[in-house]
Amino acid sequence: MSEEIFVAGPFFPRTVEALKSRFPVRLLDSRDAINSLSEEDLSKAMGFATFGWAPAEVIDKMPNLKIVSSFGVGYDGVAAAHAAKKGIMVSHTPDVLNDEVANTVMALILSTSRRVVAYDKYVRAGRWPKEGDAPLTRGIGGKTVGIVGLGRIGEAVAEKLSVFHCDVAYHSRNEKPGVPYRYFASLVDLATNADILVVITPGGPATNKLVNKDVIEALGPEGMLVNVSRGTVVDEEAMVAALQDGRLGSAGLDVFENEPQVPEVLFAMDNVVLTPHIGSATEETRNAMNDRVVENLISYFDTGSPVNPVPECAGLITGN
Ligand code: NAP
Ligand code: 8YV
Repeated sequence: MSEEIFVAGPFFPRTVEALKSRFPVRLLDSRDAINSLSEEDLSKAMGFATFGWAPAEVIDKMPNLKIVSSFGVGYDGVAAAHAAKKGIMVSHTPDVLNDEVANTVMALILSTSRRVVAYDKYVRAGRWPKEGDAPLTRGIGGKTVGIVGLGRIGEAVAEKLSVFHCDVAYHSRNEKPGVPYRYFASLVDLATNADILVVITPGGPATNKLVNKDVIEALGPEGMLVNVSRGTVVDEEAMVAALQDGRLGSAGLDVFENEPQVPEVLFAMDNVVLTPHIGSATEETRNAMNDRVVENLISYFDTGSPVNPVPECAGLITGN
């Protein structure tokens, strides 16, 4: 039986070529394609390269699977604990995107606070000569930014914020040693003290609606909510209602609960900036992420450990 890497997702051609130069590869043109493969074909899968998608039932279809190499740092769409229990390694692509995602956060904060998108529309609609200068906005210097999840990306955001003379505070389940930022064990307390709340935790059940109505109320009518984590981390219904009633001041949103569907009521709001999950979406960063998917597979088959195993699979590193 020849063992293959099954490849599902819009990987760059260079990624597919790199994989083909090392492994026999089977390209799946859609997620559904896996359902039409025979048991014999499925038994050939030793590796699965995927764009953040490997639920338990898909993992279970491949009886000889050894590793899921997932694109993206967030792997809430991969049943990692299930894979680990079966002795299957899962890898992801952290770090190479920290700077880019932090830049996206800064773009959302600045464009939301300075109404860049609304004022671009104002100019294009020919309103400036007719209606005069646009109303003043609010700056971010000296403001307190609360980061929810001071992990790899959260720390990159904090560093950039210091250049903009912001005070940084944060919330996570554990206080992080050695960082110069104020820790809040309570998310509501962080939101009460923050002018801007940046959400950058993983998705999944542990963070579902972590940013709830109470947190949003605590942020308040002058507060800004920026979400680049996963849509599930914010109670979207509560956020939309608070924006409608003026109980939340503004929002910069890259991720949504049912993306690519976005609540249409947000489309008309000038105090909201919406982007289509582009946190890491530059050619340079996506190249690095694509390359890491391949590096993880090669490293796993050469050494027994991918470059970036997910924590759930740390116990599976064999070091062969
Ligand atoms: P990371 O290094 O693992 O950091 C995650 C942070 O979240 C940690 O500080 C962690 O601290 C905290 N956290 C986890 N669960 C929490 C909970 N239940 N309550 C409070 N805090 C919690 O991850 P990362 O590399 O920075 O990436 C973070 C996430 O960003 C990814 O998982 C992904 O979902 C998202 N992301 C989005 C984009 C985009 O395009 N929009 C791009 C990249 C990443 P504790 O463990 O101490 O709680
Ligand atoms: C990916 C992301 O582009 O890394 C992540 O967790 O959300 C993005 O960087 C996305 O996962 C692509 O599907």
